[in-house]
Amino acid sequence: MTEKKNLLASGHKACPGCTVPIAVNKVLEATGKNVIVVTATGCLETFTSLIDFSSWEVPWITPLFENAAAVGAGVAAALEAKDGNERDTKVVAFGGDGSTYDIGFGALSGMLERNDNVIYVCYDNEAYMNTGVQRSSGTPFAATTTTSPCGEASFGNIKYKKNMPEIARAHGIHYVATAAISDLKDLKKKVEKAMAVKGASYLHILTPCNVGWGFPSEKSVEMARLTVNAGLFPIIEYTDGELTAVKKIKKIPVEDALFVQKRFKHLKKDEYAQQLKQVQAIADANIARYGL
Ligand SMILES: Cc1ncc(C[n+]2csc(CCOP(=O)(O)OP(=O)(O)O)c2C)c(N)n1
Ligand SMILES: [Mg+2]
Repeated sequence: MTEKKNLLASGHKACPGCTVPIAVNKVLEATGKNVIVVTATGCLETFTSLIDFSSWEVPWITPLFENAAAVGAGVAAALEAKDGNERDTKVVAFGGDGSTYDIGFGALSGMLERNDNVIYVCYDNEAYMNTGVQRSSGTPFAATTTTSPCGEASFGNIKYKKNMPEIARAHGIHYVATAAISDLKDLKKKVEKAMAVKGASYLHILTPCNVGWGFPSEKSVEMARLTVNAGLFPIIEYTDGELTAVKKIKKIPVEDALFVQKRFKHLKKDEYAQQLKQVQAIADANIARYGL
């Protein structure tokens, strides 16, 4: 084990407690070295590529914020044009929630619709973290961010988290799955399944951010587990559009997951009882819909 080399090398500049390198290393453990990685702008790109340094032990390209999926599709097409992708190299594109849900959404939709031979991985920390915690359409209801602050006139984010896995599924691709860094075995298994697909797959990984969510850095894995067990992040798998796996939860009330995070701590106040009920209703709807 001491000789095992991570394909995302240590020495990168992620914050202590960041879960993104854990997720990325697990993905790359499953893919092995025969990959070309594309990263959208965001924390992952930034902390792995300071000028003159790279943490990537595999070929890596970083385009703009909005076009990781399009560049991934282009790399896959180039491999095909060169020699019919003789070496069976897989392209893996990583984007944060801001990139996936919002700014790179059009490029991603095109990649999924064309069924390009790319594994697209959304690492979801539920806000634009790299630029200082702005809300994205992956930010949960009632969370405080710098652009949806809770205060006299607001209880925080007024919109519900967009259901990206369902949107990916609606493109008719073969494989869509969600995972969380609290269950790395499950994540690895899902990447292996995506590796076997000739065409597009979509993986969505919950990667809690201690800075943006507001919890101690040693609690990152626990925070993912609490979010999953509250029913707020369903761990599911779709094969050819059919729900083929669901991870059963050990159900907890949503407040057990929310009140340990600064971004939700205002929901402890009586004046926000209605919003807290709404969050519980979101969780209950997930539990019913997916049979969690
Ligand atoms: C077109 C464009 N808009 C905005 C930015 C500024 N920007 C760089 S990283 C980033 C946040 C990325 O958020 P997300 O995709 O969620 O990844 P995270 O930082 O959370 O890892 C933003 C807004 C940019 N680089 N390009
Ligand atoms: Mg983000």
